[in-house]
Amino acid sequence: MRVAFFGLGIMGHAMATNLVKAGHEVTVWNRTPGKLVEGAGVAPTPAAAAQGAEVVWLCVSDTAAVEQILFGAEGIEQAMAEGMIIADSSTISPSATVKFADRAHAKGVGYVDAPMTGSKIGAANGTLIFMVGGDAATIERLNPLFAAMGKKIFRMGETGKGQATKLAMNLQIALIFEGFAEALTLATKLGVDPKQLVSLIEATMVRSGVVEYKAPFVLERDFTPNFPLRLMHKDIRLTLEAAKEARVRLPALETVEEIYDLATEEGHQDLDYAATLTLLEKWAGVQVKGEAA
Ligand code: NA7
Repeated sequence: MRVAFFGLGIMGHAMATNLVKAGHEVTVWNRTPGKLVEGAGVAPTPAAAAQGAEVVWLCVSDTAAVEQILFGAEGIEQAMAEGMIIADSSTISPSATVKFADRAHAKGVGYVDAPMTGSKIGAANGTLIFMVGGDAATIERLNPLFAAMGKKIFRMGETGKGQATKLAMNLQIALIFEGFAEALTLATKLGVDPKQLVSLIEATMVRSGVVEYKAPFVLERDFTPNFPLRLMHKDIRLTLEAAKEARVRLPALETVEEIYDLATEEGHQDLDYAATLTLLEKWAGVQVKGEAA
């Protein structure tokens, strides 16, 4: 398929690379010039990249970035043509997604929100899991592209429901990790070996995919970003906004947001979100370490 891909960050670069590998004709655009994908063409503006594309796929930071690329100066809107499909893998506001989709539909363009999970490794291996919102027939047309980048897709409902699901998923990741980080901090302060604690967690019902994935990095004190803290912080804010719109209270997430605010004030925004642990450590006056760290 002829695909225009927007956003060559940690996730987008790997996703566009997998589209090329699967034989699709890909043109890329990135805000900061110079990021390239081997085997893909590169365009100077979003409109130029989208010209003649069957599908345009976005994977950028936030709601404002998606709006800018779609509807800003030299945006995709100028190249929208009947039958084109927009797929958005960025994590953004569900209500803004519905508005963007309405504007696209008015031009005969399909719109699918397709945020994903699987982190940097899943993007590189083509094993992402997509949670998708949109019309079933439109989603079906995207199947060859989903297959190139991921291992499974879940259709969660109409447009916007993919984003709503993603927020509900990341809410859990943020809270599960916070629970793990608080447990490690307390146990360490009370004299328990954190490596032993992790072994116990893995042998009991307390285990979780989040802990399984993060524990080795934490025990090695490797906070290089798989999922940058600034993006989890953004997702927490999006989740609290969506909750406010829907008149839902999320007291635990509100508390965790404060930890992300403080971690950002400390300058940790470009580290992995696991670096929120370092605040708990500072307050407790301990450092969580595996033997190797
Ligand atoms: P990264 O690695 O931070 O990459 C973000 C990308 O978004 C990168 O290509 C940025 O371009 C681009 N970006 C950011 N702001 C803008 C604006 N205003 N206009 C155009 N492009 C922009 O994020 P990930 O790849 O880890 O994640 C991407 C999304 O998936 C995000 O929503 C996550 O929550 C899930 P740059 O190179 O900085 O010019």
